[in-house]
Amino acid sequence: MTEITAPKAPVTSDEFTGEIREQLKYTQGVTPEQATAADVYVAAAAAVRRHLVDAWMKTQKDMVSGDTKAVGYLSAEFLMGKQLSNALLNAGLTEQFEAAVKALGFEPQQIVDAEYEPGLGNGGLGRLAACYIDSLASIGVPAFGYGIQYRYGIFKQKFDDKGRQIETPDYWLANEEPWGHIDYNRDQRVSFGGKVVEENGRRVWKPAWSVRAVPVDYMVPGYTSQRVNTLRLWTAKSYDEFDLLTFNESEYLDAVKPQVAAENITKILYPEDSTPQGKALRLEQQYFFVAASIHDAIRVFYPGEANPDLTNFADKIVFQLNDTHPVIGIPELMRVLMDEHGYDWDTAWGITQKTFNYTCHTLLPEALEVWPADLIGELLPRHLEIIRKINDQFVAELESKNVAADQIERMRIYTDDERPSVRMAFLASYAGSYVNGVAELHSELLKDVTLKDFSDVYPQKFANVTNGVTPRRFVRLSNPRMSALITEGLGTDRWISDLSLLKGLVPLADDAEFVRKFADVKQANKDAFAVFAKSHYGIDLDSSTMFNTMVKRLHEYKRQSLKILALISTYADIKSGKVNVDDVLPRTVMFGAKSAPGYAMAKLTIRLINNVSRVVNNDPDVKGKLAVHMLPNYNIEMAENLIPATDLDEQISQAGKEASGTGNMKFALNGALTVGTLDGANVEIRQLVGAENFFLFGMTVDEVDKLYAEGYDHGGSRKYYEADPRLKQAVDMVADGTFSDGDKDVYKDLVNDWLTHDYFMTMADFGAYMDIQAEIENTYREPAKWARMAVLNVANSGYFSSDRSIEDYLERIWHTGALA
Ligand code: NBX
Repeated sequence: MTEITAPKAPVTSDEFTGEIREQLKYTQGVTPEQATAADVYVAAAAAVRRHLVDAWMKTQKDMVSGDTKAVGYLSAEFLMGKQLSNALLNAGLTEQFEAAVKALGFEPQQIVDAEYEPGLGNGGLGRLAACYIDSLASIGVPAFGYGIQYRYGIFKQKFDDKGRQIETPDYWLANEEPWGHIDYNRDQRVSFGGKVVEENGRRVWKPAWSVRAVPVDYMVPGYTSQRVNTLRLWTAKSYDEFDLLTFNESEYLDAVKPQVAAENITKILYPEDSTPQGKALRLEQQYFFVAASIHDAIRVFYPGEANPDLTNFADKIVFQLNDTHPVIGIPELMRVLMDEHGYDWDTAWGITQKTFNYTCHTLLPEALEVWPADLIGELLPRHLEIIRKINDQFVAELESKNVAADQIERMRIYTDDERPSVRMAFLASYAGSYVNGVAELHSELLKDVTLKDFSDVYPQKFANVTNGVTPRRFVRLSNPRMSALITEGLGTDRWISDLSLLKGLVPLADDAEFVRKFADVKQANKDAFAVFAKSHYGIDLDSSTMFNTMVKRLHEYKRQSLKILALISTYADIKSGKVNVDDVLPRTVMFGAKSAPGYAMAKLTIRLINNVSRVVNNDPDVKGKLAVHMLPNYNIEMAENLIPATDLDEQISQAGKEASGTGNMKFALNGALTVGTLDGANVEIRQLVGAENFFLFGMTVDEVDKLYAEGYDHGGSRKYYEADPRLKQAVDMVADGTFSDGDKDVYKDLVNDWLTHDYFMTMADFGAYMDIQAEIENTYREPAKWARMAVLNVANSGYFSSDRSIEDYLERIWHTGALA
């Protein structure tokens, strides 16, 4: 007997059909006959929300009245993905929904497809935030996700006829959005600019302008927990609804200017994900959402109190800073405590230190935010004063600890040079209780390199929490076939909320029947993806070939160019007859990657991939052997469809550059094998699934460092090019115009970089990468062996549940737990 623990049906299918009909009639104003799929989607969303409201209210009440500390996850990005299926799953209404929409004459998929995917994040960092709030609710921890409701999410990616990336705006709110509840009555005033004056011996900020922050609340239902948390995304509105004076002078456009300016703050998500642009608007966004959130937390936890005793604030809520984007919240809490509530500096500092913790998501020094002090001073003059005072206190503290002068100089939060600036990662590291990295290797490197000075002085602050992904969305919902097989194999579906139970599949890896069923599931997923690809991208995929995937943001350090050079080399070998066509393992290689719009090298790489795809796919000599596709607009929906259909996943970043990766976890959990370097969470994946079930290649962090020390990035790469004829041929083909209709100029910046600089050592790792690919092909030719390895990947990847990550945060950093 299979034990099913999924939420019990709150209503029958007939009842749920009735509820949807009612929504259609009273909210949409259409008859069931008139209703389109979009109408039914909105009605179903409204109906499922009603089933969550009681648990939502109870969770809020228990959170405020109970003595369990809440978690405030402060993040500039929440990359949520579509909501309907997830809400239905967690409300226990999936079957009723399917019956109901069929009764209304639709297929469930049509209704799910009617939802527009919100893209309020760039990539891993934003998706991690979404996984974490899912896990917090599922474990039953009272929590708020606090962020921004951008009006334009991450751009939609298209390609022009030359294969170049074209960005188009993502106006995701063009149609009715049934999940967010805008709450005008719980708004907050957020002010900017002006000056600080001395009044009765106190520093008083006289801001120049204010914006109205209005919360839009999204329910975050837990899976089987009976808890529903809140994702509160702030939207900016103007207070100056209309400037009558200007209007009377018949300058209508001038009259609405302040309104437009205010609303600009939350208009757009910045699409840069590694080289932050020091733009004033971005700082405005950051301050806007953290200031509103901090005031909101005080309002929530001290309801109706005019003079709350905030000395116990850190017992009510702990704020997790998702990277440096919300770090301006540190001086803001200081300001609120001192200037608005009258606490002295030391008391305010004590509270602030206990309240904040900081998660770092990078190792690239250029990705750590540094703000020009004059910009902060202009927008937030009082905060700059506070930051400078924090810096003075910090420097004094370091001196009292006898830290060497040059080390103190390196550690300054406020740099005292000709263009003073504020280092947000340093501010967070000093002011918060804990600093954590996102995978074991990353946390070690933070301590040894990126934040070494801080870890030397404050070793007790440093912690690791390895990232995780939610098994609800990325296994149960995205891979229903495999989920059913797992439930059958384990005899229970409890794995959905306790992913460590996947371990129980280990013995089944030696059960030929189970392994065969597992392989069948993979094949069915591949067939399904071929249908998806046809309808979404208009391409024909051969699902009898190996599906080899590389999906992630486009970055030099992630090394999409290593993959594309290897492909070119294989292509050349087939063309030249160096390898026998019959010996080539048929493969379909799929890339998905957005580039930051201003990142020239990344954009050129996209162009190259598209053109390799064009040339290879149109060459009859390799037909049936090699196909390459650059799928446009990689997003959550594509991930949910493509990951379960993948045989081989590429995680080939240069060792020491990818903080963790979370795609790698999703692939392993869906029975793809990984080809990867010893980087980020790959290290832990390989440890857990077993070295024999992971295709490792490439240099280690130490080897990379050694090569740098030998001057690799100043001409060292050419040696590899000269020494390896396969590499030479591949690079030469890019250079000689094979993929640009003979135009040798198109890719010259790429080629030039490879041969003279190659900072991420694509050339140096090429040989090892080609060798491992040969081994991969041999393994793939033994389907039973491959499938067994895939089963063992799934069975041993339960650790990568975001539920486990959240348990680690609770224990190591937040020191709190679930509501009773
Ligand atoms: O965060 C990513 C890392 O690169 C991954 O290794 C890691 O797995 C993931 C979650 O911890 N970082 C990331 O996605 N950063 C951004 O998206 C980003 C966005 C805006 C920005 C800087 C970085 N200004």
